[in-house]
Amino acid sequence: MLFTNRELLLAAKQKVYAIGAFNIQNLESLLAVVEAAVEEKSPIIVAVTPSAIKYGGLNYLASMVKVAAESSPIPMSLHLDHGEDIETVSKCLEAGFTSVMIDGSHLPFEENVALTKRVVDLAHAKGVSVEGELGRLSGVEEKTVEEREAVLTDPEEAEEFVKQTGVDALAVSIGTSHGAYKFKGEPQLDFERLRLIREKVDVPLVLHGASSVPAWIIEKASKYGAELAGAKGIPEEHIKKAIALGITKINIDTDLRLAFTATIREVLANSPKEFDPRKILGPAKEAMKEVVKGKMRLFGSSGKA
Ligand code: TD4
Ligand code: CA
Ligand code: ZN
Repeated sequence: MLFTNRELLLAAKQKVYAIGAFNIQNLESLLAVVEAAVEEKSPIIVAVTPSAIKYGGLNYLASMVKVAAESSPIPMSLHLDHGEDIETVSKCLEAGFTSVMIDGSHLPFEENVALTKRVVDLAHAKGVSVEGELGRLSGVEEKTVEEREAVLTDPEEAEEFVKQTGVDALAVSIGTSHGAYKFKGEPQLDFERLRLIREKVDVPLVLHGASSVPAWIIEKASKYGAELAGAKGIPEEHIKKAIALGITKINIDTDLRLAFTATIREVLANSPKEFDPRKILGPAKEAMKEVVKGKMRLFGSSGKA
């Protein structure tokens, strides 16, 4: 069944675990996250970005997720990740999404509030929950104190943002970034800032850019020809700490992409005679599924469905 993120995340907040928001863009990635959720008995947030919609088609993707929700015994939501404008949000609401993110984090505070508030009004009228974002996701290494303050989420602004917009969840910036190259040196997150935000903000908090870029996947991909020198993610211990400090939704995409494509490379290299897509994408889906199951155990969502 499809639930809103609000319903899923309030349960997680109460029991101090986090729910993974896993990005999908095709049948294989959807099967990977749903099968993992069923096997782990975990709730899941199925996340779709505007560029995934461009790739897979809004109605194809939404219909597949609805079929998955109807036929799987786990709580699930269909979530727009990094929605950029009212038009995209409206189309997703029409297509039956149960949660939308509006990312106005690149805008000045007042404009971010205004855009987010409009989305809240539209979505709440349909009983759909909304995630807003305050602070920009960008590495903070080699930045001055002033530069850090400019990109990381300010706790007092966060309080004001939630009050003025009525969002159901807030994505914060504490030093993570999207993709496979998050840090040049030691991974660093601003946990003290997260603690201060938690004190000021009562809605569930969201961590984007949370992939760990596991060494074993990088090694496997590299063994079969990938060029990924310098790839680095968020250590699992940091993720656990972030959950203890109040993060209840964790976005994962990069680790899934890495697991999937590393396995495609492996199969193609080891089976040069193979040309049945199912024999190539099937093992890739299985590898992605194992990564998702690992996240569910790490986040504490296993057994919570
Ligand atoms: O929100 N996300 C996923 C972002 C997906 C990238 O967008 P496109 O579909 O447009 O390429 C995350 O926060 C994922 O973080 P991660 O650490 O996995 O990169
Ligand atoms: Ca953003
Ligand atoms: Zn993100």
